[in-house]
Amino acid sequence: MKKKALIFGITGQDGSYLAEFLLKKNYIVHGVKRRSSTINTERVDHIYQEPHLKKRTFILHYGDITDSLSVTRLINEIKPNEIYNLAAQSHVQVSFESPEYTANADALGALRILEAIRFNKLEKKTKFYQAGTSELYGLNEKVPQNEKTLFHPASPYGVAKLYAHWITINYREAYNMFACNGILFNHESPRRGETFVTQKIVQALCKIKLKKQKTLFLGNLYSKRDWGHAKDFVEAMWLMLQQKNPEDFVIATGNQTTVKNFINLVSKELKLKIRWRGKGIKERAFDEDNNLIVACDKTYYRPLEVNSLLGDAKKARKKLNWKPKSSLKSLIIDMISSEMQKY
Ligand code: NAP
Ligand code: G4F
Repeated sequence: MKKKALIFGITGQDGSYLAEFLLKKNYIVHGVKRRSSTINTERVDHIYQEPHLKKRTFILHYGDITDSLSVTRLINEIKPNEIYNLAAQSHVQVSFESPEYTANADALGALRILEAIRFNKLEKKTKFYQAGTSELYGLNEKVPQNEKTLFHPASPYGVAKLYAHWITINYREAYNMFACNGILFNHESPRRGETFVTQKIVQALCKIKLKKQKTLFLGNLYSKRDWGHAKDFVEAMWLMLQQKNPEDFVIATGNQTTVKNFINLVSKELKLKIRWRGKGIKERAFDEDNNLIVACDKTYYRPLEVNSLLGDAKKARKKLNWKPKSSLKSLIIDMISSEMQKY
């Protein structure tokens, strides 16, 4: 019998890669999408095609992580072997502007799924993956960060994810459920949302190269992130649910780069020669003809910044036999070539 997986957040970056990965592993994949005024299944449309439809191996359902009834009903109807909770308001800066919604979706969303598993008496059958985040470390800049590093979230998003992290552990300990947290560091891809910094940089610099845009406006250029490829990271989610015992794992590349250096690396790949001048909010980059290419705009600064994230994924390497396949350079090349294909 084929295994059944249920993915909340199927229309997102990770949901789409995870669906592809699980279909290759011969799973029947059910995905939950929200109703929207325009079609938002762009990332999975290529999967949702004839062969899968005929064999009913990829099935989309309407639902919402803030709606207990839809969550409980879907879990009851599908009775999945594995549930991946990737659904979230996932933008840190937006969480400062919509903190209550972020808490409802990102914190209580996890609780709704866990409770629905229990309510439907599926504790013994259904394994649960919670999409945790390196944002949990927040202001704790002691690097590298691992499973034992103290959490100090620095945004409504981080605080909501902290609740989700602990409620997952609580249900594991209280009800003996197979429930795991992945503490994933930043991961990107050509499918990354346009308002996250890597995609924003790649898209803008490609357009600047093609003379379709003049200037890229950004916030803090000096925060450091540990950026990996989403394709590699979804494999780790699956691996966590294939272990004998449920545990939490840090997933990261172990390399750290500043936003500014990411811009330099993308410029280099695009053969865009840029020079930096000025300091602080006045720091800017110009091209050879002295055109302004990058400038800072205070709109993109956050009320509180997470300055330094660098993951130590030794536990995952040892117990899951997981390590990233992509380098930062190959990630950048993948993102640029996918962007350039649009033109
Ligand atoms: P993403 O591209 O923003 O995708 C988020 C998904 O959640 C989308 O499918 C979105 O649907 C869905 N969603 C949002 N609110 C929902 C709701 N109320 N009900 C049902 N679905 C809802 O995020 P991602 O990069 O794939 O990340 C996946 C998960 O991992 C998220 O939980 C994120 O917080 C977490 N995470 C991401 C990273 C990273 O670097 N990418 C690192 C650590 C943790 P719509 O398409 O309708 O908006
Ligand atoms: O790309 P970002 O928005 O990602 P951030 O805040 O690190 O969050 C992402 O990774 C988390 C894992 O650590 C996930 F949990 C979360 O869901 C999300 O996927 O920003 C990265 C850095 C920040 O320091 C930000 O201040 O880039 C800085 N930045 C500078 N200018 C900018 C901009 N970020 C964005 N989004 N837009 C800018 O213009």
